[in-house]
Amino acid sequence: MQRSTCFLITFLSCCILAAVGSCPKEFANLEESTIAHENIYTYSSVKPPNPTVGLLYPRESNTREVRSLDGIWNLLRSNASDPLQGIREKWYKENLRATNHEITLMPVPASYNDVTVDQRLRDHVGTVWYERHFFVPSRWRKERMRVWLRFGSIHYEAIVWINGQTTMRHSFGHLPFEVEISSYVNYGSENRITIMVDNRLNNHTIPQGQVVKQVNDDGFAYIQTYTFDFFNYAGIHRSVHLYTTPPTYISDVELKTQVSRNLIGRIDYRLWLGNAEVLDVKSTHVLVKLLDKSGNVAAHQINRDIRNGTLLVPNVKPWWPYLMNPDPGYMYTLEFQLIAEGGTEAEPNNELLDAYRLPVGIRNLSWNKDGLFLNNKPLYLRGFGRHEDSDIRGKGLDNALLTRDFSLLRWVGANAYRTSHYPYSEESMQFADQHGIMIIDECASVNTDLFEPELLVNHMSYLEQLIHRDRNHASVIAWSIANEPRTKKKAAEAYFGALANYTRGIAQGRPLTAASNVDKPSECMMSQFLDIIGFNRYNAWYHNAGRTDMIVQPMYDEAKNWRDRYQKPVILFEYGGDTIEGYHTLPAFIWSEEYQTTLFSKHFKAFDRLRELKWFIGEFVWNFADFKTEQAFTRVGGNKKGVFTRNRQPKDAAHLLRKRYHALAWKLDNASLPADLFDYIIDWN
Ligand code: BDP
Repeated sequence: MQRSTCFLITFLSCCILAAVGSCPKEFANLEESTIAHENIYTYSSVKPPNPTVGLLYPRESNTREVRSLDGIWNLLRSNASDPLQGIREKWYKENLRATNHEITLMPVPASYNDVTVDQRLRDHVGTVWYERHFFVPSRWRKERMRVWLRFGSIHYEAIVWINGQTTMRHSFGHLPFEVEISSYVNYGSENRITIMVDNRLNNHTIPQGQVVKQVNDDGFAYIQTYTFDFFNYAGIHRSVHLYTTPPTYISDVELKTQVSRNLIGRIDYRLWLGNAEVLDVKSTHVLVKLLDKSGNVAAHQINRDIRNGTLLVPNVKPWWPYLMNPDPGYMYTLEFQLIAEGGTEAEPNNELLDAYRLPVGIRNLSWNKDGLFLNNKPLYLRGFGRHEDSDIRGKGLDNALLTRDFSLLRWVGANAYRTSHYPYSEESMQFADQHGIMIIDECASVNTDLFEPELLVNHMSYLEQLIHRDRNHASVIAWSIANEPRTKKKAAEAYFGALANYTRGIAQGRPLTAASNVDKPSECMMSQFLDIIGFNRYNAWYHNAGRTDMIVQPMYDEAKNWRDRYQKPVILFEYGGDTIEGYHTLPAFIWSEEYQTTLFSKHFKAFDRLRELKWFIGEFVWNFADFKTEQAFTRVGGNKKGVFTRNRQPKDAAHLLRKRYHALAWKLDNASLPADLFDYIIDWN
C-alpha cells in the first residue's frame, strides 16, 4: 500500500478513535515521535549476531532417523488480558487438561486462527499453549543416539518445554530452530512437549506492530495493530521433527558452486562437526560422493581435511531456470560420510560415524551495474510477489497446496518469485530448486517505520538466520532486506547503511535488494546501499485509479529515474490491481476482470520499452493469488490482486499473463511455446 494511503488510514483511525475518546496512546506517541522527533542513531554500538550453526534439514540416512510430530495437538488459548498466566501457574508442569481450561484440538502444521469457528481464537492477541505426547524408543539410548527437536517455524515467539523442563526459546516467525533434547527425554516411555506461542508484535519485532488497549462493549480489549497488508496468522506453521544423530555428527554444511565455460563444475564445501573433540583427526576422513539424478557417481573424493574441500565435476549438468534450458532445475545429491579409520593397512576396519546427503544444483551467479547473470547468461525475471496463505490453514505448510502452486507457476511460464514478505517454507525452497524457479529471498521486515538499535539487532539476526537457512539453494538469486520501509525518513539512512554493510559480509555470493515505494528515487534513504534496485508501483490503482491510459509513460519514466539515480539494475517488484473473480464489465471498470487484464497489458508495453535498455531486469505481478488481510474497509474478503483466486483457479488475467511469460521465454531464451497457448480461431492463411 502506498505510504501516503497507510498514513492517511492511520491518521483517520486515530482521529475517529480520538473523537470517541479512546485514541490509543501508543499510536499517538508513534505519530509524534516519527513525525516530530525522529531520533537518528549511529548504530556503531550494535554488535552483529553470532553465526548460526546447525539446523540442517532433517533427512534420514544410514546413521540418522527422522520422525514427524505433525498431527493433532492440544491447544489452550490464554486469557488475552493476561498472557503470562500460564507461566505464573506453570502450565508446562502437567498435562494442559489438568489446568481445567478449555482445550481445542489443533492440527500442526497450521495457523490456529481459521481452523475453528471461534472468533476469539481467530483474532487472539497474546499467548496460546500447544501440547502433545510422543514416544522415544529405548533403542536410541542403547545406540547412543542424540535426539533433536526441530521446528520449521512458529509465529512469533516460542518457549518449549519437554516433560516440564524449559529447553529453548526462539523469536521470529518463518524460520527454523532446534534443540538437542537427549537429556530431557524419557527413553522407552512417553514424553510431553509443551509450547507457549506469543503472536504479539512491537516496535522491535520483525515485522513491527503495536498492541493497544481499547475500550469495547465488555470493558476493554487488546488489539494488535500493524500496517502490513496480510493477516497476522500465528501458531505452529511448519512441520515439527524429532530426529537423531550419532554422538559425533555432521552439524552443518555450507556449499558454493561454480561452472566453468568448459563445463567443469566445482563445489566448495565446508563442514561443521559436533563433538569433534573426541576425534583422532589423523585417522578420520570424509568420503564425498556426488550422485547424478539417476544415482550414478558423478564425482567423489576422500578428504583428510574433515572441514573443507573442493569437488570437481567433469561434464557437469548445470542448474538452469525454468524455460532457459530443456532440463531446468537439475539437482545432484551430495553425500558426506564421516569415517573413522581402524584396523590395519592389510585389514582395515573403518567405522561410519555419520552420513548426511543433501540436494545441490551447480551454477554460477554474478551481477554488475547492468544486470544479473546465471551461468553467464543475462537474466530477465518474470514472476510474482506471493504469500503463504490459504483457506483454513492460513500460513500452515500444506504439500498439496505447494504442489499446486508450482504447477501453476510452470503453467503460467513464470521463472521467479519474491518471498514477499517473509521467508517461505524450506519445502518450498526445495521445490524451487527442483523446478528451476528463481527466488528473491525476503526477510520479514515490512513497512518498518521506527528505526532504532534494538530493531537493527533483530533485523541483522533475522537476515543471518535466513541466509544461513537458504545459502545452499541454487534457486536463491538475491536477498531482499526489506519491503517498503519508510525510507523517506532521514533515520533510515544510517539504519540501512549499517544493515546492508553487515548483510553484504554474509551474503554468500548473492546481491542485496529490497522493495522501495517512495515517490521519487532521490528521496529513498535505502536504495544507495543495494546491488539491485527494486520498487513497487500501482499505476492505475493507488495512483490514478481507473486510468489505464496513465500507465505506460509513468512506468517507463519512473524506472528510468531509478536507473539514472543509482546506475544499478532495476526490477519492478509489485504492480497490479484488485479484481473480483467473475465480475465483468465492458468497457473495463476498476475491480473487474477486464480492468486487471487491461492494466497488465499496458504494463507489458512499458516493460518492453524498458527491456530494450538492458538494465531493466524483471517484472513481478502483485500477487500470485488472493490472500487474507486484517479486516478493513479497503479490503473485500482480503486482498484481491491475485492472478489466481485464493483456491488457486485462474482469473482472466492469468491467461494473458501466461501468453506474456511464455512469449518472453520464447523470445529471450528460445523456449518452445506450449501447444495450448493460443486457442484456434481461424485458418489465417
Ligand atoms: C504494497 C505492499 C503489499 C500490499 C500491496 C497492496 O508491499 O504488501 O499487499 O501494496 O496494497 O505496497 O495490494
